[in-house]
This record gives sequence, C-alpha cells and structure tokens, in this order.
Amino acid sequence: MMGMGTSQAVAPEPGRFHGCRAVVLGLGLSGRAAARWLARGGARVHCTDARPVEEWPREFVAWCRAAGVEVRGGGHEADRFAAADLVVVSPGVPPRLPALQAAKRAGVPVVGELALAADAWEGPILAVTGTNGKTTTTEIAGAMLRAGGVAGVVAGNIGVPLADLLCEGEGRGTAVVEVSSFQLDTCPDRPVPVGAGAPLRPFSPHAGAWLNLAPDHLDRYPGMEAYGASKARLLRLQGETDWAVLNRGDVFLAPWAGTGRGRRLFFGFGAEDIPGAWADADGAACRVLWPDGREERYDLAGWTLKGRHNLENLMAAVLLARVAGAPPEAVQEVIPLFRAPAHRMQWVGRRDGVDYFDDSKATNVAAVVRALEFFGSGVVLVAGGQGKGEDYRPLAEAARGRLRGAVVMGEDQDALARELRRVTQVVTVPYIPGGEPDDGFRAMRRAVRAAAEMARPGDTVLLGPACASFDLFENYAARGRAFQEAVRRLGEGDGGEA
Ligand code: UMA
Repeated sequence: MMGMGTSQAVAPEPGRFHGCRAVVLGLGLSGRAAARWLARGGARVHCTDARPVEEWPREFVAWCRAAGVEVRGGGHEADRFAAADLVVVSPGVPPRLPALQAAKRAGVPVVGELALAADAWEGPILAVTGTNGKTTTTEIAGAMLRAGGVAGVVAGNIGVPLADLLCEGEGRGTAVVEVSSFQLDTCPDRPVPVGAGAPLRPFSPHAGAWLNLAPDHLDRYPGMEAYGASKARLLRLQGETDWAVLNRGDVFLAPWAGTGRGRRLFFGFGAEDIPGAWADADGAACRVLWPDGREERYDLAGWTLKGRHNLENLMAAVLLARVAGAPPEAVQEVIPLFRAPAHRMQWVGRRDGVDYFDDSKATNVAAVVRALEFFGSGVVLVAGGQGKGEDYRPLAEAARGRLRGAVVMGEDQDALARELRRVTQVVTVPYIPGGEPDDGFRAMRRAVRAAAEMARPGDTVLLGPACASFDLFENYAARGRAFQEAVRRLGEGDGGEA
C-alpha cells in the first residue's frame, strides 16, 4: 500500500451490493480487487478470465472458494453477462469482446474497477492522465502531499487498484490516481444501477491533469480523434468547482482544452498571464498564477529529472498538490529531492565513456521523440517490441542527425528498421515468436552489445522502445531490468548466450 498518512477506514455499507449479480471480467490486479470489494458489499460475484483457473493466483482462487465467488476460467459465457446486473471489466480487455457485446445488448451496465471504487472513495480524487508522464506526475504530486502532511494514497494505473485500497480500509484521504484512457472508457458519466442498492456515483475528480496527447494505443482506438475523446472524458466528468489542469503547448490536446465544466489551470513555458504554472525558458524557476491574481514562485535549481517534458510533469504536479492543500513550502521542499521513477530516463551507468539510459516506459513514438530531443546528438537507440499500430516516420524524423545508429529488436522490428534505415545505420536482433522464457534477456543482451559496439566515448545508449514489451517480456519493467542487467554484464564473455 502506498499510503501518504493516516486516514479513517471505509467499508461498503452493509449490503451495498446486496442482490446484485456481478460479473468480473479479467482477473488481473484490477479485476481481483473489484471482485473483493463487490463480495464485501454482498454481491453475488462471478469471476471469469480467458486464462484457465489453474493459471490464476492460487490465493485468489482459494479466497473465491471461501467467499462463495464463482470462477470460470478458459473463456467467458455470454449468457452470464446478459443475465447480470453489473459487469466490471478490466482495462486490458478489448471492448469488442463478444461477451461484453452481449451484456451491452441486454442493457447490462459495464464499468471498470476505477468507476466501482470511486463510488465509495470519500476523500478527494486527483486524477492524472495523458499519453506520457502519468506515473512521474502522480508520484511527484503524491510526494508533495506527503511532505505537506495531507493524508492520502497514490493509486490507479501506477499499479495499485483503488478498490484494493478500499479493501484495506483506506478511503477518506486524498487519492492521487493515475488514469489510463482504458480506465476512462469504463467510467460512466451518469449514475449506474447496481441491482437493489443505490446507483454507483459517477467518478468525478476534484482535480484532473491532462498532461499531453500523442499517437498511442492505435491498435485499440480507430484514430487520434477517438483516443483524444477518451482522454477528454476526464474533463467531462468534472463539475464546476473542480480543477482541470492542462498542457498549454500541446497541439493534439488543444482542440479538447475547452471541454468540461471545471475551472481551468494551464501549464507551460514563458511569461503567460493565464492562471496556471509557467516555467522560465531556462527552467530555473516556475511562477504560479491563481485565478484571483495571487502569485507564487518556485525555485527549480536542484530539479534532477531530464527533459522539458519532465518540467511539464512537475508543473502539473505542483498545481495538483496545491489545489489539494499542500502548502507552498512542502511543494518547494520536494522539487530538489524527487528522483525519476525506475525505467523512465533512468541513468544506468557509464561504460567506456558511454552513458546508458533506461527509458523502457517509453512505449510509444512520442515518448522516444521527447527523449531524443533532450539528448541531442550521438545517441545509439535500442528500440522495438510489440507494435501498437503506430507510424514510425516521426521517430525517423526526430532521429535524423541525432542517432549514431539504432539496434532494433522484437516483433515490430521490420517496420521500425525500414523507417530508421532512411536516417541511420540499423542492426537487427533476430526475433522468434513464441520462444523460450529467457529469449527476452538474450535478445536484450545482444542488443546492448551491438549498441556498445556502435557507440563512441561521449555518446548515449538509450533504451527507447516506442513499443509495448509483451512480445518478449512480462511488462516494461522486466524489459528495463533486462536492459540494466545487460549493461552491467557488458565486457563479460557471451557465455554462449548470443
Ligand atoms: N483477459 C480476459 N479476456 C480477454 C482479455 C484479457 O480474461 O479477452 C484477462 C487476462 O487473461 C488477464 C486480465 O484480463 O488475466 C488482464 O487484465 P489487465 O490487462 O486489464 O491487467 P490488470 O492486471 O488488471 O492491470 C490493469 C492495468 N492494465 C492495463 O491497463 C492493460 C495496469 O496498467 C494497472 O496498473 C492495473 O490495472 C491497476 O490499475 C498497466 C498498463 O499497461 C501498467 N497500462 C497501460 C499503459 O500504461 O499504457 C494503459
């Protein structure tokens, strides 16, 4: 649990979900948390996952049996969905799944775990969305609240379902919640009936930061319009007394900046006269201007995170923390102390005069472009993984003149190599679909060695995949760890691994 202080316990009202037949679809982190919360409230819960029950976490299956929760592995029964009062769907489940369609046709409400948990969360919720920078911003805001003695938690897409925290007895503090577009898609904007009990209250964040918008998840959304509309849902869920915190300089986000009813605060660079946070062009200080004309200044000397985008994340976090009650001194105190979360432009070490950076969380083109813009020239890029339907031409454009070379790996390597070859030398690491569990590490080790051979003293080797990690690794963190381990092992013999 990532607590920020003490807060009083919240439990579902006795019988909150009494008589509600609930189906929980997908038993990952969020599905398991939702099932527990529903069962506590007296719902009749049916849990279903595409994976066979033997592959579910054992303690969860044991809990289901003890709590009288039905389990169905290896697929989903459409009839169950159509006969339910409520379906709670996991963010990773494709919306076109036939069982979900059956529920929708039968008029059964389908919500996500966040919508379910937000109904019961009694404290203020600060939501952070955007294509990139969500986790960093969530963590900075959380640190500022903690420094300011504001009781609460950090939760959401960051890896801690809000429903889990409810089950642990949290619920009255301030929640800083990282919110993905997948989660927003399943947050209804009106009360949702849940059988006999009172309808679920819509999720309505007291403050919502929208950091940026760039092509991503285009395997799930038909285009940028649909992806932007999904993010803009955050603003539409807010009321007139809520705060919308928006990136002033983001061209993709701009068309949506006027949506919603919340009070607007912007962030960006220069001496703007608009309420919000404004950093000097050289990033030395930040001025906050409130709608009533009050001003605050923050000294950014000592801020260690790299890149303009991280200054944007910082400004969004400052605004969130301040509207949630963190005093200016606490906000200032955190600025020089905060360190980059793992696998986000994380410096791994120096070998033979070459710096190695792990940016495994850069899972889309825009994130890698931002990193390249920061490093300038002399970069060897290690990229590739599972593609998300993105166009790699903007990456090749940003790479022009900046890259010493590139090493591409994983499922989408051909598409990446095709574009990058137009601007630099490219080495490919062979990829065999459905291989051994160790293939990811082996491929990463080959990639890092090839990058080390290309790099010259003073250069940077950057792991900036522009792709998801699931072709070769369990997740982006496992990929980042493999990169870091491969850097540590540089100079050792190949041990037959490559
Ligand atoms: N499943 C089915 N049927 C299907 C498809 C999937 O049963 O047709 C099952 C899978 O077998 C699996 C479960 O659904 O058991 C997967 O659920 P999930 O992928 O939604 O994973 P969770 O463990 O619940 O994690 C989710 C978020 N995952 C996604 O959004 C894909 C986690 O964000 C988040 O940390 C967690 O909830 C807690 O809130 C991860 C992520 O990758 C980090 N997010 C994306 C991103 O950041 O880009 C949006």
